[in-house]
Amino acid sequence: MKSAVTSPRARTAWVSATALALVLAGCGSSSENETEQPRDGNVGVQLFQWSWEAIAAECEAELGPAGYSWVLTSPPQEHIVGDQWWTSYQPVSYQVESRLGTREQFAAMVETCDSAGVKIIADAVINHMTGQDSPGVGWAGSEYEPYRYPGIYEPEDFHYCDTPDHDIHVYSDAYQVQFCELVNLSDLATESPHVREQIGAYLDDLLSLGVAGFRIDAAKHMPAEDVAAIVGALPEDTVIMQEVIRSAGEPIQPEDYLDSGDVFEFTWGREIQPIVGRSSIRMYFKMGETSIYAPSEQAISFVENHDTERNGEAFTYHDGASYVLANILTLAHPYGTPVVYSGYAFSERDTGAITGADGAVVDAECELPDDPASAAWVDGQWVCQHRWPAISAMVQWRNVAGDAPIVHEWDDRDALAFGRADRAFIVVNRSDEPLTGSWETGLAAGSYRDVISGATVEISGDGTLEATVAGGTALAVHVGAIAQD
Ligand code: ARE
Ligand code: CA
Repeated sequence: MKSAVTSPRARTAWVSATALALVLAGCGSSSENETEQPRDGNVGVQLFQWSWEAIAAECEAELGPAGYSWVLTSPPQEHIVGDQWWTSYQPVSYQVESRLGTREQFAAMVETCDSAGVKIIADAVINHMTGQDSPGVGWAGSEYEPYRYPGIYEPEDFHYCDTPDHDIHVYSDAYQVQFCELVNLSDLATESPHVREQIGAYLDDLLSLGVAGFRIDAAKHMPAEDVAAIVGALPEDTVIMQEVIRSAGEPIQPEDYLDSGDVFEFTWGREIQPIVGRSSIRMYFKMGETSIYAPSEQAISFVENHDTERNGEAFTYHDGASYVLANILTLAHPYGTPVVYSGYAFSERDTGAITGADGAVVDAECELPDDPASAAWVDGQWVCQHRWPAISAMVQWRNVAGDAPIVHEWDDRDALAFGRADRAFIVVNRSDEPLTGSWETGLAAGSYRDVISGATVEISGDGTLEATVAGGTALAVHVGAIAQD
């Protein structure tokens, strides 16, 4: 196995210097060069339970132009039948047929998104099959029974661990975590050559449809060497993002998986919350540096995902200005490869997206209220966080900032500010009161657009910005949004 440092598989370094040069060169060619954004940043969006047709349309209409680089889809394989969203996480076969769309629609989505400059990362559920205790028929018509998936897996292809119900009971026991059943889900014997072959064939099939890579669901529940063997058989440039939830005191940690690729860093969402809230705001500048963070170049950073949106652990669309600030701060920080979450409104944890008469998920549509952060969302409505003006503006800000280091760090009790070399500058005000100040930015003099409020702000000859930032918001400027006079 190659080391994490030399393996391209282990990196998500998608920021292209050429792309950035193009933006910068765009300055001065028009009265305002906002349309000239880098085509190739590293920000992704998790379009939770979006259908393939809806994702394709979104890539063209919104994601490409807004500067998103990749989409994380929900699992594309055949699943059990049922209304809950989590039916997606109970595979019945590896046919690319689900209530999110057909194989043809999936292939068409990848092509459309690729043309829009947006890569597709598919959620790969490979640790287990269903958690069903009686026989059934999957979404695409495949018959199954407990521990038997005809033509794919037979009973000898599963683990039967030594807890009475075969379930995981304690996460402090590495054997249970990897060889017992996660919430009753039939646990594949991922050490077996046959199982590895079946999983490999499925992943190869998705690659043949053009995906750039995979989220490896429940990677923690497979021994690191099994994951390494499975992804090691894939082409070297396959992007791998592993779900290994970091929890203190557990024997299995994200670091064990870095040889196979990147990891979702759960520490990020946990630490961004108190920074927006009540703890010392200057801790922001230390984020990503302690031992409970995977190295930046192998970490996916996020405010929330579909699990933490439901378990009370993260800020969600219910949290208004704090939620927006958490997203702004995540996108502004150089750490990691950020993924914005975008889902639908719900009151019950299990409720799935709205389906039509045929049981398929109805295509998502974004109808954004004037102030999405304070809107009253109706259950089932698509929240479309990736389109919220402040979030989408910060995607462009990050793309322009690229890999430029933090400069001109400043903080006060409830506010902070910093630049990213001479490319971008931001002031964040978490208090309810407006903040008036003067900051050294490192930016060239000129009229810039505050991409959060839309107002024009001036940076003087010595690079100073004097401004008032409203309570609970931010002021953000970058060299891709210069008003020429
Ligand atoms: C559903 C029902 C269950 C039922 C099962 C089988 O809820 O009651 O037994 O079906 O019929 C999702 C849903 C589950 C759902 C499952 C299958 O969340 O509710 O079960 O799909 O349909 C752990 C894992 C981590 C996992 C989280 C949820 O380590 O991998 O639990 N996350 C992924 C996905 C989930 C998905 C699955 C895995 C399964 O993102 O959406 O489940 O494919 C500590 C530990 C963590 C642990 C966490 C919660 O923090 O450190 O490792 O996460 O506790 O237990
Ligand atoms: Ca397992």
